[in-house]
Amino acid sequence: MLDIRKQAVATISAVLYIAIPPDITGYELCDPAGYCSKEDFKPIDINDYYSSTTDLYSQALKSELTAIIQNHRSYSYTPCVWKALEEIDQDPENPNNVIALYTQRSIPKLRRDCGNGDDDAWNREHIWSKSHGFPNKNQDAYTDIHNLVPADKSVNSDRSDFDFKVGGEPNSECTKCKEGDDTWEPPDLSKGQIARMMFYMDVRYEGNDNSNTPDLELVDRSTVSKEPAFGYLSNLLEWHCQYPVSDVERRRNDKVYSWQGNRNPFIDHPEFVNSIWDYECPVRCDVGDDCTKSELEVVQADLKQLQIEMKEMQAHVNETNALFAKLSVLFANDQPWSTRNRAD
Ligand SMILES: [Ca+2]
Ligand SMILES: [Ca+2]
Repeated sequence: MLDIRKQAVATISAVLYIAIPPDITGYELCDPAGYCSKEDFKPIDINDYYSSTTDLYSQALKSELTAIIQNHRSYSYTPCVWKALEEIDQDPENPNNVIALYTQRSIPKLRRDCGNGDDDAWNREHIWSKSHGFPNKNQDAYTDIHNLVPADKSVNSDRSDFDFKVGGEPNSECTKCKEGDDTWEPPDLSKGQIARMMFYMDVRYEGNDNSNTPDLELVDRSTVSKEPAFGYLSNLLEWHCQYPVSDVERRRNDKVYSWQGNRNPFIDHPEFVNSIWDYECPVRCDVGDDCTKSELEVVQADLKQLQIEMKEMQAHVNETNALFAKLSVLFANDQPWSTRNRAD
């Protein structure tokens, strides 16, 4: 009889122990109050979604894309955006966690930072910082899930509202991130994704709808708080080419679509970026290829008497190393010219 009672106590203790997840005890927890209702939504075929863009280029393409992706379903910042990110950015290997974008760390969903979280809690990072055009929650861009990702609280704070740009010193916590003079270089893994999020924001917000958001514009310079602009366009374009669309982005796009009813066109059609911003991606050299840029065999400059000859440029990429070759030439009249070829 006594033995049975002991056994029962032991069983209850074990159940109680399991009921308290060990990795979130000791942290300030918050539970966004209120119920979020995700609206029913029937997705349409991707080809139909973009059918009106056929044969459109440059500004005409941009305008049509804006018309397609405007008027998305907007949700409350709390609790809906919390719940959306917990669904969309869930750790594929642990349904109790989300993946923080910059650090790629898996963080328990319950370890949210609602203001009093610890430095390694997660919160909601606006990739296009909200201080650059949409500081208020009643502006659609503020709650736009295409622009929001989970981030480590202190890393989010370090990124501040800096422009995206190559260069700087490694961040103390996100060691693959670099901080420059008011600039932020994200890790290679997220560079392409971030670039395409920024392209989306520029095209989605043109200041011509009822989103209560001004025209957001990408520029190739440093920007300041309260300005509805962000830099640096040239780096974002390079990252877009260097880091093609990933499966993670495609899945994320589908999930955000299921919430908001609009898509990020630059994940579905990366070539739209090149048309709108008139930017040609460098020739790509894939792993295992012997790459010869035959078009560089002879480059004749139509400037004074200068002639530059390059017989060929070859590169071989092995399984483990990435190669980034850059060729720069300065013409006699000081006009710079360069071409790049990256492979990994
Ligand atoms: Ca941290
Ligand atoms: Ca814009």
